[in-house]
This record gives sequence, structure tokens and C-alpha cells, in this order.
Amino acid sequence: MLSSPAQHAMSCKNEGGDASDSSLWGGSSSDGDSGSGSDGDALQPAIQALPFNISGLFFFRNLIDQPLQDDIVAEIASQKYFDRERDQVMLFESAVSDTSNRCLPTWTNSLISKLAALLQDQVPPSVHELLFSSQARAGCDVDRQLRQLIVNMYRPGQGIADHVDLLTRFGDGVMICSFLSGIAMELKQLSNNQHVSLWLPAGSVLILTGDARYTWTHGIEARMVDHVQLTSSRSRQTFRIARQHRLSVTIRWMLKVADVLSDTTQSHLRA
Ligand SMILES: O=C(O)CCC(=O)C(=O)O
Repeated sequence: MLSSPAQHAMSCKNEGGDASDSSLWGGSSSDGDSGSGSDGDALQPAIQALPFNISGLFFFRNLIDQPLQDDIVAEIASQKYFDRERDQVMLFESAVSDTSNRCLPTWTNSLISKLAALLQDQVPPSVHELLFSSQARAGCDVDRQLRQLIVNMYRPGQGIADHVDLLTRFGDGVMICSFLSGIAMELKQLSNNQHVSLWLPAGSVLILTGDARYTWTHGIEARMVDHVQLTSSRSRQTFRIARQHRLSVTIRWMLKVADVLSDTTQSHLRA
């Protein structure tokens, strides 16, 4: 049984190059960091849809509508998670029976239940069950799985190293929700070097289960610009899109054996 608090904040290295003001991160306009990323000129453009099936991967480009995105961003801003030094927060659901300690912040539960409704007819029932069934038993089943969420705020120029979510800490079924702006995520197969650069716009949700969760890495290059191939029914064009601040919420299950509070590995991934 975990005796952790429901909320636990961790900071990580800042390498962003943007100095904008925002109620989200409480930084002043004299932030002053210089960008560490290249502008990605030599790169393959990111694409809007997968060119081939990746088993266990589900991608929804426009799942979270603008009002819900705005609500979630406002809720995150009101929590004041971020400042000049902190751009990542980890939220843990706790198994301790003291209810004041058990709960995740309300906004996370509201996001998760909205995702459950939005994905109801969009993913196979077995995947929906993997992502949400334990949640439905919240409060009445001591053996249910517990959630862990990471809220990442990326300044332009920041990224996260390619990784597979820790096998010893997190279960199957990971949801990555994007807010504020898009970013190119690199998906790389461990066994044979297949590589896809996928454009994750604000409002998108990427779901990693099975092979996609265990045999592919995901990561974000630290750079200032993404090249993105946008396709319509009539044309396909590549655009150079300057990175802006991006928020992501990653929702996972903790493994029962995981001592996640002593783990800082994930925060080391940010660059
Ligand atoms: O921010 C993202 O889009 C991905 C975050 C992630 O993979 C992680 O925190 O482990």
C-alpha cells in the first residue's frame, strides 16, 4: 500500500528559449533562457496520421474540443504548478484510506471521465476497459489500480528523451493529451528502427497500449521549430511551425509494486 500524498511535485531542467508571460507558469517576461534546440531543418516532416498500423496505438487528432481544452488549461493554471524552475508536475493517486489524501485534483477526474465518454465508441471495448475500467470501481475496490499523471509544460526548444514508460512502475494503457499548441512526437520501434514523426496538435490524444506501449519509444526532440506535413483532400504541404508553449497531460496506471514516489527517472528525461 502506498502511503504517498496524492500530489507530489517535481521540478526538472529548463532549457526553453521563449520568454512569454503566462498565468500558467508565473514566469516574468525577463525569463532570459536561450533556446537549446535547432530548428529541425534537416528533419523528415511530422505527419498528421500514421502511415501504417502500429499495434496498440490509437491516435485522435481532435478528441478534446476547444471548450474542454480551455477548461483544463484554466484548471491547471489555477493550480500554479509551474514557475521558472518547475515545468513538470507528477500527481499520484494514493491508496491510503484517508480520503483527504486519496484523491487526485478534481480537474484530473473530470478530464479522465470525459475521455472515457469520448473514447467509448472510438476504441475496442477491451482497450476502453484497459484504460478506464479500474477507474469505474473507484472508491469501492481496494484492489483497483491507481493513477499517476504527469503534467508537462514545454517551452519552445524543450523536449523529452525517447523512452518507454518504466516497465517496473507503470502498467499498460497510457494516454497523452496535448493542450495549447502542437508538437512533433517521435515514435521509434525498438526492434527494427522503424521511425514515425507524428504531429500532435492541441486537443489530440495519443493512446499507447500493448506493442505500442512496450516495444516503441516515444519522445520529443528539443528544438524550436517543427516541420509538419499537413494534408487536405486537395493538397499536401509542409509547413515550418515555430514551437509555442505546450502543455501535456500523461495519464497512466501505477503498478501495485511500484514505489513511484522514490522515482525521479521520468523527470530526468526532460531536456
Ligand atoms: O509530454 C508528452 O507529450 C509526453 C510525456 C511523456 O512521455 C512522459 O512524461 O513520460
